[in-house]
Amino acid sequence: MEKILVTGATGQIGSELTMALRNRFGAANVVAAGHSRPPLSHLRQSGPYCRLDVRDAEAVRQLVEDYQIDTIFHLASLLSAVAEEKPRQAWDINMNGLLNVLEVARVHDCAVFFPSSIGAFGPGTPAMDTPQDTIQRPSTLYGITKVSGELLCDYYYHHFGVDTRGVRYPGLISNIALPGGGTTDYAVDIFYEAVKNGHYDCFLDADTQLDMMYMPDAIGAAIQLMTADSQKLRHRNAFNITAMSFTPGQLAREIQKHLPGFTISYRVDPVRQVIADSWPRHMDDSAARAEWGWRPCFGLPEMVKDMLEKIAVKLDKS
Ligand code: AKB
Repeated sequence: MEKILVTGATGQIGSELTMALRNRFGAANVVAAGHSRPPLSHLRQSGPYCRLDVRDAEAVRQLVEDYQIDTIFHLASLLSAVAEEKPRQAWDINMNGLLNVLEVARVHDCAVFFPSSIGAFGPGTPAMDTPQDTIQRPSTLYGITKVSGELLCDYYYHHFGVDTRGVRYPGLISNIALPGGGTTDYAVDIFYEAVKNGHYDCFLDADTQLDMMYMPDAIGAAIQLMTADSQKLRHRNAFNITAMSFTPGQLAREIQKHLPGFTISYRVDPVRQVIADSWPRHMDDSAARAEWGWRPCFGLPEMVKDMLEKIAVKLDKS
């Protein structure tokens, strides 16, 4: 990994992954490419930044050639709830964007990281201890693009030798960039509302249990997988990984340990509730642990403490 391109660099994962990669591999060696959101100032100022629509194959090719890229972290994608609202656009961005990246990787011999998701599973998948290899029949357009993406990455690996690797991320929680249009976004919104107003009106019901992860672990996983010994990877696209599993009710109780006056109410959004109900409650991530040493650092109590401290500083409420 010497010259790196991050697509979707202005998004929830990309904003932090780009900075972590710049710290580790040198700022000039990590090109951030974003499309719809304006980049955070530190992202634009700390290294190369380009505007890129991943649906434009020629633009992707040009960027890879101009910067002599050898590794692509392809994060550009629409999330689950917004993909249900705009299914054709989601297909176009999530699938044609990935195909453009894989094609340029094939021609220019780049390694590719592709983030799949718990969304790649569906109502027929075992919800508890969801196995690494199991039924994948998602009921969302987002999930369909994630399963198809996993298969396409496998295809490029087996047929063209492209070094594709990926993880199935659970809901991601971060205090830097906000998520946009996901089903698990409540687990980020709740912290801002708790610190600002002491109350949160949750769009999933109190008992909806989902896998989750704090962003430092998500970033660590992407880098660790891409630097892992290729010979040891049996699954590649894509590894189940998780760090904690909780319901909105449990998260609220953990927040109340720090902010005793915090209250939560529930106004369920039927679209996002149906999506959440079709996803695993807790994935088995033993393949990732065995094949490349995956271990999360943050559980629920550590994540909540850190989020509340960071959001309080961000909102100037400390
Ligand atoms: C979403 O909610 O769409 C994402 C995901 C779990 O992939 N956070």
